[in-house]
Amino acid sequence: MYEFDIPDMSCGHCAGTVTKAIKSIDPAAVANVDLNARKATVETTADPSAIGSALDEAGYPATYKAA
Ligand SMILES: [Cu+2]
Repeated sequence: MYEFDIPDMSCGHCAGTVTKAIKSIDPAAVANVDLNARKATVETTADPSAIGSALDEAGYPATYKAA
C-alpha cells in the first residue's frame, strides 16, 4: 500500500480524475481518496512510480511513500 500526497486535489471532480488516473495504471487498484487531507491511499501491485507519472500527466503532481 502506498500513500500519495496530491496537493492540487481540491474537489470531488479532482478526486474522480485522480481515481481514474490510478486505475489507468492498475484497474484492480483499490484507491481511497481523502479530499480533506489531499491524500490517496492505494492498494496496488503496480509500480507506484507509474501511478505517480499518470497523476502527473493528469495534472496532479504527487509524491508517494510506502504506507
Ligand atoms: Cu477539483
